[in-house]
Amino acid sequence: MAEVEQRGGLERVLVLEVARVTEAAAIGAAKLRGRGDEKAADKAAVDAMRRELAKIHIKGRVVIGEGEMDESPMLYIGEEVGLGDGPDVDIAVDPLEGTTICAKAMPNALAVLAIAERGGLLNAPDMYMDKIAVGPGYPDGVIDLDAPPAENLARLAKAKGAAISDVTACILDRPRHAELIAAVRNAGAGVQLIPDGDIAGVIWTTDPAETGIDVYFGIGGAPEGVLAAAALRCIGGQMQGRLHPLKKEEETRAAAMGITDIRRKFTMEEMASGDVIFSATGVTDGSLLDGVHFRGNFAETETVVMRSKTGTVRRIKTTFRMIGTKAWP
Ligand code: VTB
Repeated sequence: MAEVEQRGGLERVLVLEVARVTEAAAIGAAKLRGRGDEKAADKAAVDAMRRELAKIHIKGRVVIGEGEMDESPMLYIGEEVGLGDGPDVDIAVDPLEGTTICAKAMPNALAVLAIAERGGLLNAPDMYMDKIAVGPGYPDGVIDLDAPPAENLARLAKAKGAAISDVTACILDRPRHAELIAAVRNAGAGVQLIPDGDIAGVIWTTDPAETGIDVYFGIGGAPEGVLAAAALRCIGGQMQGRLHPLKKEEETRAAAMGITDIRRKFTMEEMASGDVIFSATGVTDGSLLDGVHFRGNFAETETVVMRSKTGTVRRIKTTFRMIGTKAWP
């Protein structure tokens, strides 16, 4: 820890290292695109991610992973990863964000990872989180999880210098969001519904001119919330999240992980603090990233990797040789 702080954050070389990790996970999952087998695709991503993490000079601890130790043999919460000879870091992984979309070969499946100085990532249990997010360039507090959608939209439109009818919200297409979707439409804004993949949904808010999305609303996975917050910390923007337990047992689990006030509203900085590196590689083609393209023995990937300390956002196109051989399983 002290070593990391002295150098003022994470070592920059880790940017490339984490990009390698999501590249490998994306290639693993991409081989199983469209097979209708979510578990197999997820496992391929997890295996590849773990294999690559094991090669990095870090003393890593998984804080957001594939589940509790008894639920998941790999990349479980608390698992130590890396060579063990580098800085103490916390890691959040979603080896295959959008298992269903990958299994159906639909757009926007990603392999995602964030790495932070020890203690920098909220240890969020695997349950729902209510989220709201906007991209950079708006005054602080322009959105608030506790305000009605119409109020958030009005404030956002004003800050954007536009009418509410020029604002589009991204929301997961779920029955639980029926009221929210109606409220957004009644306020005059548009809604882009997504089948899965709300990390991308949050990231889209950072470039409305390109994506057409200004704000993300709704209830999705808490682990995905922390990963999205890590991404926004790097690009800029505002986000808030609050756990949304469905059962008493989930509250107990949250408390055991250190979240004793279940009603607490977390800011982006409280979900991802200090120096953070975020990497995502496309699995299927999407509007954020191209998916993996196989050409003979070659595979091409596209990755976005960014770091909060510098705000640098890199897009990396990589060509891998000898895919499907011993050199590259
Ligand atoms: C979202 C989305 C994920 O889970 O968090 C969603 O980002 C929420 O859960 O890709 P429900 O599916 O239960 O609504 C995923 O869709 C992954 O399952």
